[in-house]
Amino acid sequence: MIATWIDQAAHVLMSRIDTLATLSEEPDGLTRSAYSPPMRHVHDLLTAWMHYAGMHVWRDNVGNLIGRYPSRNPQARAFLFGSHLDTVRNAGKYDGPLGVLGPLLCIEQLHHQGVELPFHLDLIAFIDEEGLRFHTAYLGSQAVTGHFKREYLNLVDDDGITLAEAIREFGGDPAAIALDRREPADVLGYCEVHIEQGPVLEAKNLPVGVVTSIAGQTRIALTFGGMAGHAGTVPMQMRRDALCGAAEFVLAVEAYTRQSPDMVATVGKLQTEPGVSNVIPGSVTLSLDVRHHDNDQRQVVCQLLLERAQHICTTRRLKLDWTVVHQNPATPCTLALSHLLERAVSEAGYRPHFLPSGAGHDAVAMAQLTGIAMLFVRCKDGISHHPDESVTVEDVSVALDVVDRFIGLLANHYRTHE
Ligand code: HGY
Ligand code: MN
Ligand code: MN
Repeated sequence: MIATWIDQAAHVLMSRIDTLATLSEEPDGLTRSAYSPPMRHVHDLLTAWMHYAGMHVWRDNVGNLIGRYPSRNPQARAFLFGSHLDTVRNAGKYDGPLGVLGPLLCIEQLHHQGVELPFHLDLIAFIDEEGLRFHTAYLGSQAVTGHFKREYLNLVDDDGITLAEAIREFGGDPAAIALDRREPADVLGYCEVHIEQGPVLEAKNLPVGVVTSIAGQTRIALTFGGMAGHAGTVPMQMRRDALCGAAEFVLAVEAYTRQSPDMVATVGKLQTEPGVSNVIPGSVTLSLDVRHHDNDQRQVVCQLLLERAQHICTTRRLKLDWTVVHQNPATPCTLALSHLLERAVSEAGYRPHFLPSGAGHDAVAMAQLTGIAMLFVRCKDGISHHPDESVTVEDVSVALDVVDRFIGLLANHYRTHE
């Protein structure tokens, strides 16, 4: 039986998500990259909502917005909730914000009831998870874990702006990002609430599920280099057409991946130069994203695809550039925290269901700092990274109920054990 505040909070959450979805770089859809003007607007709104929930609010040097519901004990350690506020291009509105606004509404309720916790409850709204602008992943969460590499600061966006410039322009300090790092000893754990982005919970007729592990991921940037030339004069057998090589590679990716059960691989971006109808393509840059729950299998497929790309280049007299831009191993969730989530789901009156995540999450980066758990919320038709992404207010109510119970279980645990 869901308490009345939860139903109200679920409606508030849906309306706040609708509001955030209007804050976009593009008029006809939701696109909000890190450090963009709409991101600044989102931070202003979230700051006000965090203050209303009794939180202390600050922005760290990389640009994450952090709210703390403080324990009375200043020496207490912190339990962290979080997710991201950046989106892919033409995104759905729940991927990310659900995991920020959900815990926030639970904290608001704790505040209004005057509940004191034996730990600080920190909510981190990560600045960049999708990597839309700088073509990487987890920039915000890597700063928190101390794994942000200084060389990231030289990454450039499509307008030639470096990450360092973007951070500075947003009010951050690229030289001080090392200070964003949390000490493992100060942190009790991390929990992320997220839309499932797949069809499993819907098929099982369940509103929420507990994540077991997150698939490993490799992102590669490749360039096929050929020779641009006149579309009307260069005979076919004399051409070094980079796009024909890239096309052969894209179909090879599909064929190799289909032979490996549970492997997924995607070429999502393809840029042809000079990109003119009467010029033979001189170079093509493309993105490759390969994922699997088994690290060895993922690495074997990446190696096979590299060899295939090299072979294509040899036969077509092209040059290959192959750069791994991001790589993370499959990440298991922490048993103790997942069991607390399982208990919270049961106590909320639902059958706990465990499922893996094919999508990546900030939890992957956070696992380098502390134990992680994830709660998935049912997704309509499994559609995500698409404007049709949808969750119901009823399922959001269940998720809030589970998070509220989870915080209660954690608090009881630390009251009794510390
Ligand atoms: O790409 C991913 O899996 C995530 O949505 N960032
Ligand atoms: Mn996400
Ligand atoms: Mn996403």
